[in-house]
Amino acid sequence: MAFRFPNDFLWGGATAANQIEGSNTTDGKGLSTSDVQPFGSFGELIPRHGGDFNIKDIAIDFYHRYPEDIKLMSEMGFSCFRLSIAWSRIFPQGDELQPNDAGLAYYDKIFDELRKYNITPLVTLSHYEMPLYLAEHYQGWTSRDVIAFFERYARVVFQRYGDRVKHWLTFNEINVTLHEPFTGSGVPRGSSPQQLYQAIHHQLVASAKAVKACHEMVPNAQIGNMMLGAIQYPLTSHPDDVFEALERNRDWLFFGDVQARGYYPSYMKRKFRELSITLNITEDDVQSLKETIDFVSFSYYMTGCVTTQKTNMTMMDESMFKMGGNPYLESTDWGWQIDPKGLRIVLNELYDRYQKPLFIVENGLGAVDVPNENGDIEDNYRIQYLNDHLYQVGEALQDGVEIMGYTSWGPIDLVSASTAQMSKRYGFIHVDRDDQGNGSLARKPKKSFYWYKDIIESQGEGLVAPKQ
Ligand code: BGP
Repeated sequence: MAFRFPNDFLWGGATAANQIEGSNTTDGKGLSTSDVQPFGSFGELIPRHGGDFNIKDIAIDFYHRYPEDIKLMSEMGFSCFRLSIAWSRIFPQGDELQPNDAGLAYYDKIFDELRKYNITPLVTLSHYEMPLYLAEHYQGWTSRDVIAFFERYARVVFQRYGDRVKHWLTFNEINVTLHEPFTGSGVPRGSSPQQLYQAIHHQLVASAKAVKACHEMVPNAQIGNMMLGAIQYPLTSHPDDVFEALERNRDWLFFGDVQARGYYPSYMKRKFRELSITLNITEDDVQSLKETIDFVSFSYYMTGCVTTQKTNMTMMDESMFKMGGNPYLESTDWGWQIDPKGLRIVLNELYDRYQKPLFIVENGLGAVDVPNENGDIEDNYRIQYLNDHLYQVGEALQDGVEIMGYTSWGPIDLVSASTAQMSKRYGFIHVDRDDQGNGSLARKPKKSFYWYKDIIESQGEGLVAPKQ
């Protein structure tokens, strides 16, 4: 039976500054942690030398081409566009007292353009990057000083854009700090669990301080967190597997628990004891954490399995998390297990846990697109993937879950975060650029462009039940 999504449901796509903008030293921008990772967030860190090739230096040149891109999004019927502000455009080093005017002026243009088309911006304050200077001189979030720098940055952007931006997110996939500490958090790789959790604590306090600042400065705005929602299933019904899955899921839910409830969950006491972690938590931190988010947002790409049994469980993607393979699921070309029903499970779990509105701010299929003889991209696989996931969003809405919106990842082809490839494409819009940087950067709609347009127009009624 066809189901109509609520009228105020926000439909759109999601991006990150360092994966689309390019121009990473233009108009006074400072280098960010992303700029020294030419091979992606799981690759080597390489200091910048003049002349070195880095695909992100131009990325898809959104810095200059945003009018065309936003127009195309509007043609698809987007009511929402998720983007991030590059912190190092606003504070090139991160610890300055005054912001960089040229950086501020750039995002004015973007938000004005979005307003022209009535597209609601959903803005991430820090998406997998921070000013490189903070990583080099403060070891990123390892330092408590960074809390104040981030709060200053957040206040500056709330003040400047609060009239046009009413939907905010603090840190992208904050739980990934546990697995890749440098990219988003500037924390040295190889840091001990003690150092990692202290840095995470600083980030959680900074997130809460940004929430408070947003509530004070932009009273009619809503601000959420953002987690990588990768749920883990027990591979067998052995109670040890069931408990193992519960614990692995707590690894990421911990972040939401603090951000949505305002205090550390009791299960962390044992974990910290077992890992010999003693956190430095001040009274001011405890008070700050009490300012909780308005909604919970997450990305959703895959699920995994865990087991304590001696089985032949295959591992699916070593680079992301140590996630176990699920014999019932197929994987993408990059080994990410495709699990549409898992999205309905995550939505229900998160809503039961937090009783706050949810926002799916990333989901999509990274695939190699090969044009047909007419040069068109008939990406039926992408349509299938998105249909099946969105269908489960519709099911979750009918389950009673409150969902604010859905922004698919990379509505326009962009640079992959984990591998820095252009060839891992997510877009409804093709961008003519390859992994070596060849190509005209021309934009062209794919078949999925017209499909998504129809789905948005029909408020989800055009979605079809996935084949069993
Ligand atoms: C998420 C990140 C994004 C994004 C996406 C897809 O983890 O928030 O920045 O890139 O994953 O991952 P990838 O680009 O590695 O395919």
